[in-house]
Parts: sequence; C-alpha cells; structure tokens
Amino acid sequence: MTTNCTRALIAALATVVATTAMVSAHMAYSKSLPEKDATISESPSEVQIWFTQDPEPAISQLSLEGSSGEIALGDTEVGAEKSIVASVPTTLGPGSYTVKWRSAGDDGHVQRGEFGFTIRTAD
Ligand SMILES: [Cu+2]
Repeated sequence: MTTNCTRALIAALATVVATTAMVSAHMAYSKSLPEKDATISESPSEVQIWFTQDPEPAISQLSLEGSSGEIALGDTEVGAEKSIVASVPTTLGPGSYTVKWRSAGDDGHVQRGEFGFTIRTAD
C-alpha cells in the first residue's frame, strides 16, 4: 500500500468514526426539578426535565409513580430551554417517587429514563 493510499484510508476511517459519533449523540437528560435523588420538604407543583437537545413534543411524556402506584400529572408540554414539563395537580405526601420520561431529540430516536426523589416527613 502506498503512503497516499494509507492516508486516504485513514481519512475515510476518520470520517466514518466522526459520523458514527454524531449519529449516536442521542438526546440525554441534563437536569430536572425536582433534582435527581433529591430529598425535598414540600410537594412540587410541577415536574420539569431539561435535555441536551430540543425535545420532540409528539413523543415527550412524563409520568410519576408513588408507593401506591401512578399519580396523574397534567399534560406534558415542551417548556423553555429544551425542557418538558407537567403539572402535579395533587399534593404529594411524604415518601419516595419515581419520575419516568420519554422523549426524542434531533435524530428522532426515542429515549427513556427515570429518576427518583423523596419527600421527607415534615418536622
Ligand atoms: Cu439517536
């Protein structure tokens, strides 16, 4: 193999690697309120998650589970700064909760995740 040919091959491989890296850059969780694994003292009025890309409204869905099952949230809406948000219409009592989310970013790949938070017993 000539040096030129080797260089061309390396350049081609580098392009493939770079393209693959771009394609695999799925949307990801960035931060949330309540924060992941937070212990808070008051029932939140809404749940909001920020992502690394603009969330696709048609795919985005938030849900909330407590110790006795699913808790109804308001409609999931796209919020400011690459976020989705849903209101919490009921007052949550002390206990552990799990937020589950589904969304998609620029490449349309559906991403799912979940995180917990705890509401502590009032002093
Ligand atoms: Cu993707």
